[in-house]
Amino acid sequence: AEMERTFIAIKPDGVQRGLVAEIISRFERKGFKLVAIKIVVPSKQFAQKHYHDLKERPFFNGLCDFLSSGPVVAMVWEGEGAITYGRKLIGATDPQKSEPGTIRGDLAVVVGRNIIHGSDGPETAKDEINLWFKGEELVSYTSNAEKWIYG
Ligand code: DAT
Ligand code: MG
Repeated sequence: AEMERTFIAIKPDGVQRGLVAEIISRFERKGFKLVAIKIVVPSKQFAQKHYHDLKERPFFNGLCDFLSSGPVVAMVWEGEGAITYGRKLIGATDPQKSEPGTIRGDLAVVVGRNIIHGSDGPETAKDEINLWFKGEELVSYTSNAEKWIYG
């Protein structure tokens, strides 16, 4: 797997439910590296940009209202295979179908309140990181644990 960066966001339900540390720790313990993080209340227009691929879907308006309804913790995580494996840590879109052990499987119940977003591929990861972060907000550093994680 290639070293890559993925955009991960804890949605307003995850923040309000006090799940920020729980979610961060799952990515951290896996061995991924946190390279950007901030808390923001996105505007509705910003939410529409983030979810532009879904604009024809019946739930689009409610989804954008929800994402802009409160603070979101926006992050970039880096590691080998971080995009695909990040999606595995998150679990299926509908928490009714997410496996136990995944973030949505363990911590959410319905699709409209599934607490977390993760990029679904290299192109969307790039676009989402650029939408949510300025270049200087991404921090490059060597983690002391890297040699123990990757050998
Ligand atoms: P994911 O967040 O797993 O990438 P997605 O990109 O298909 O899923 O959809 C984005 C979000 O939209 C999803 O996290 C929750 C909401 N959503 C998806 N399908 C839905 C549905 N059938 N009804 C209501 N909300 C839905
Ligand atoms: Mg998606």
